[in-house]
Amino acid sequence: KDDEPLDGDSDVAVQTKIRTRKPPMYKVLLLNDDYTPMEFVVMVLERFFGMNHAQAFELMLTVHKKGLAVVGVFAYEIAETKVNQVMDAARQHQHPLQCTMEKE
Ligand code: NFA
Repeated sequence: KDDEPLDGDSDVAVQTKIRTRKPPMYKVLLLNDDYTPMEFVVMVLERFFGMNHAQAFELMLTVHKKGLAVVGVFAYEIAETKVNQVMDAARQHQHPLQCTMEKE
């Protein structure tokens, strides 16, 4: 035992357990209005949320009937990008479509 310290402490580092946190997720919400054409909403859902036409049409109808719907849940920066893409497209076409995000 020539290498052991006299105090019996062998040099092994013991890491105190570190608690990590999952990043918060954000719901992206699409809001109904009376003026944005249904086809435009369907196009937005296809282009920016990777939905096929049937999925996009169904979700558009949900927003139309219920007033709003969650279109996806993403990490902060992804959600922010989606909201900006939708709002930019709506502005370019002068539609009042609103898209927002909120912490899950
Ligand atoms: N309510 C819109 C219309 O009747 C369609 C719409 C659906 C708008 C979903 C916004 C969101 N033209």
